[in-house]
Amino acid sequence: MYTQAMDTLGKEAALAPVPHSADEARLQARFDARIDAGEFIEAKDWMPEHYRKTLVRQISQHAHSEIVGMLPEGNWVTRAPTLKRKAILLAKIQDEGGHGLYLYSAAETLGSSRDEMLDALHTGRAKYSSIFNYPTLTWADMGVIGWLVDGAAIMNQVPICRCSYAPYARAMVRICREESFHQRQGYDALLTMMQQGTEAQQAMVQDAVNRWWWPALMMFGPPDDQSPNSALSMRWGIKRISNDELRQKFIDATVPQAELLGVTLPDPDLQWNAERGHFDFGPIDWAEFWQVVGGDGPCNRERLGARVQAWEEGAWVREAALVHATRNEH
Ligand code: FAQ
Repeated sequence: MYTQAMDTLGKEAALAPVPHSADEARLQARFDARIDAGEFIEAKDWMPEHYRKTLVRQISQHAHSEIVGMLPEGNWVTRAPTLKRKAILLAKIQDEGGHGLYLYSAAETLGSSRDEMLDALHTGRAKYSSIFNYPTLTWADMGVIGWLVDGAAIMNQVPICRCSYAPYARAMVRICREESFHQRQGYDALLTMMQQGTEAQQAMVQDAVNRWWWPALMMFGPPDDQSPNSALSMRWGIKRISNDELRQKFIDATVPQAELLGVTLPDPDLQWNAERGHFDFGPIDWAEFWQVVGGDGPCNRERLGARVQAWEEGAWVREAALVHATRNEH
């Protein structure tokens, strides 16, 4: 449902940390030239320490988002309205677990262990996407998560298929294909409710859209002029399109889908601007965003608590798997 140009690499004069020695400066210059030539960087290649750290931060946060993102949907597995919807939801949640695993593996190639990354999540030092700190109150939330949350995720992630770090880029190709299925199944579930449902079901869809629209727009991150990581990430080809540009692309793609669906997006300022060739939209509540990112959203404590509990209760499985692997070596 979404395709986009992936080559709008920003070339801002971003400030990288100053090299420590002549040798490092030479390696840095060679690295910059490779990035400028559009080459991909592999795990064994030399890379600036800040590039490595930025990637570990982004990829591990992305992995955490997938794993934590399974929780709001898990809430509805036992209450899916039909066997077909239940099977689809289970498959989607399993895909998300898989995405987390590809992403943890990609981050491990940069020298960060999975235990370190999970410890950072469990102790609240690592972030995960703000969107998963909102509650899933009705079945319509499952459709809206597919349509809007996976829709926003695809918009953000297709450009990452051309991220300069090859193991991340490779993981993203498969993830994006699966996210596309996730988005479509959500839209299909909503379309069914809007076209064949009762008035109460249609109202349930509208209510879910009202609750998820603004948090979905926040997924793209803070405005470009308040995004501390963007300049270097753009310079190094980790990010290919800025937070604000992606947000605008998402809005432009989604408004016609909302019309087709028959729902109203909860923004009175949303209107086509022929001069800009884009939809104008109202102000985003960035105070709410930072509150959720800071750990004080509606479900932050519940989500983190569920992850820590799963980790502790799964300790015996990890121990047994390790013993089994050791026995098989002999
Ligand atoms: N939530 O300087 P920037 C999915 C933080 S996967 C929380 O702009 P950056 C699949 C940011 O980390 C969704 N924190 O940062 C699914 C930074 O703090 P730090 C996840 C956020 O990295 C669907 C600070 O704010 N996708 O949905 C958020 O250049 C359905 C300043 O921000 C990815 O992770 C946020 N929304 O740009 C699963 C994609 N935004 O780390 C289940 C990969 C910003 O310096 C169900 N990641 N922050 O302490 C990215 O593209 C980027 O990391 C951005 C943020 C665009 C998210």
